[in-house]
Amino acid sequence: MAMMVFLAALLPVVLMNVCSQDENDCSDVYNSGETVSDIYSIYPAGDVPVLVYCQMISDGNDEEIGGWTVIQRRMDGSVNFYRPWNQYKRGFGNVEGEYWLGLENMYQLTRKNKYMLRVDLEDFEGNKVFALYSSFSVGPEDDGYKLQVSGFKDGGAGDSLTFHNGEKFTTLDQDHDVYKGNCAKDRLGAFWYKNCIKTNPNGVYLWGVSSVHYAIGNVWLTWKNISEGMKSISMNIKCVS
Ligand SMILES: [Ca+2]
Repeated sequence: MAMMVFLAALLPVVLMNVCSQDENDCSDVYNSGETVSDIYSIYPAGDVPVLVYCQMISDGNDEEIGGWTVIQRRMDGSVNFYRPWNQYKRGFGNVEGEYWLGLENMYQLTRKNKYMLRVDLEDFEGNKVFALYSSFSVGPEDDGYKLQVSGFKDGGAGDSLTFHNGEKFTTLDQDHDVYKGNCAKDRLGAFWYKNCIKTNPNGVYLWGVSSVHYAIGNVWLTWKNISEGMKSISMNIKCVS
């Protein structure tokens, strides 16, 4: 009897602490009472602050509600995403618009807690779809920042990312893909390429359909064909409690 009382008292504390680690990510910012989507400082490695856009969702189902950390975002073609390894490692761009949070930050965030991933897509006709993954993590640099993604749930986009599961990251100057050439150079981006793509979120911003350029755009092949770039694409992660 005494043990049961003890467990009952302990359980809520344990559950509450699964994700929360002192402003580590946008979930913690949200849980601290900041429920407006905006730019906030987070601490992926616990010490150095990193500015990030937090997508805050206050209504909907339990899966959606909370603070989503935007790790990648394209929306207007204002930032060049064809960059070398050290920039993909550290992050680049404009946190108010298009940016890449950085592979090291993604690794630091996802090594401690379990994360889900939501990829939001919009075409130039204003159609919006998404793809949800119940598990997302990025490995350490000495293993090529390997992608782990699973648990697909369709929001109309189809699954273009599970194809890339288990792949290391490739940039124009560091080829870790299984293709004989360098996919980053062929697809003018940087990603967890295989041989090479079902999606290319960091490819060229095409402004819609290009009949000239083949397979270099920010494409998502289970929704649109290989010559049609997205108007917007963002990758958002949230701690799973
Ligand atoms: Ca290769």
